[in-house]
Amino acid sequence: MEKNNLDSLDTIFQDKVDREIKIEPKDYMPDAYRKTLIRQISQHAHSEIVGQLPEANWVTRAPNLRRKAVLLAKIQDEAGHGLYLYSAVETLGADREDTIDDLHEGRAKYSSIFNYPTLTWADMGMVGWLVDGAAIMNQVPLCRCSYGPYARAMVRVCKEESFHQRQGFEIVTQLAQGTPVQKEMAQEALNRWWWPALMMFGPNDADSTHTAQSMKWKIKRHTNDELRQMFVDATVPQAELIGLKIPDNDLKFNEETGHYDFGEIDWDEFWQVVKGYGPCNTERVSARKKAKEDGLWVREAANVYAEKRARRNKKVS
Ligand code: FAQ
Repeated sequence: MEKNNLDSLDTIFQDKVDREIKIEPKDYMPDAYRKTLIRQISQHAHSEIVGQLPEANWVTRAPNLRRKAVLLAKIQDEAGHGLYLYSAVETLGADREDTIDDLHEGRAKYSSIFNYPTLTWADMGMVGWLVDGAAIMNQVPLCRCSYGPYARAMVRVCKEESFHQRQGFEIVTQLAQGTPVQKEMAQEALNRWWWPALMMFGPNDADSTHTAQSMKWKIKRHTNDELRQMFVDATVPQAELIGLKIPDNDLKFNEETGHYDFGEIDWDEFWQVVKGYGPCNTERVSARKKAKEDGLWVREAANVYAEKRARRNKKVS
């Protein structure tokens, strides 16, 4: 396409975005916008799918039937979120299998948080309270993302994530109000999960490659640091309410700003985990590769059956 035509299409596109008109799959969009969405949405999908693994570790060890049923339902919800998101990626012309290969070959990222182990039952509480809590903080604004299919998928995802957050907070509250050993278990889990939860929001704004452009395109509605601050402000009073201590000696309410000041994140740890050297990176990717290999016969059988049905239907008509 000629450059002048492209420039005017880009202007019309940005004008639509500025006027809060959703961009739909068949609408014109700049290549870089499409690429950014494919990157973010596929990585988001991978996070939902890989994110099932740390909780799956506790399904057979949940302390009672109710907890087990709730945990199973939550993990199934995460699978559903992954599937909506892979479908949203397909509306952009990407091939779902290619994006999954990117994950398995280490070309695509997924949230750093899922590379930490879940060592005790209290970790199930922390995943719900903190990890789903952080996910909601990030995803509620994505319901207003400029790309229609992503925004619509997020509405349902957020409803389910808020149930997840509450079930996690319920687990943590019960432990915190239980025996001294249970309270200690909750505190120890909070000590391990707090900082990785803050890392979920991504690098500081000054080091974020994509934020400025994604804000202009209204894919992102808040910067990484804004969302992180909102999460800290919302979560600290919850910890106080149940008598747990956030493991940050620099944490202090700032009367002037009306927000909590907090300590420096260990960015070396963050980048190590993102680059594949976290405690569970190898285990997580191996589990996903194995699942794909184990499911091959099901996919083959389903394809053969679909072909057989199509042939039969053709004969009948
Ligand atoms: N981990 O320039 P930015 C969930 C990468 S869902 C790993 O700031 P951007 C549900 C980033 O990709 C959780 N990598 O990037 C659940 C980029 O590298 P690239 C997932 C990270 O995209 C709960 C580079 O660093 N949620 O938890 C991380 O503007 C419980 C520079 O970063 C979403 O994916 C990280 N934490 O902002 C499931 C939400 N942070 O791609 C089971 C949608 C940054 O150029 C159990 N995504 N990087 O190679 C987003 O909102 C954004 O993509 C951000 C990053 C905010 C994650």
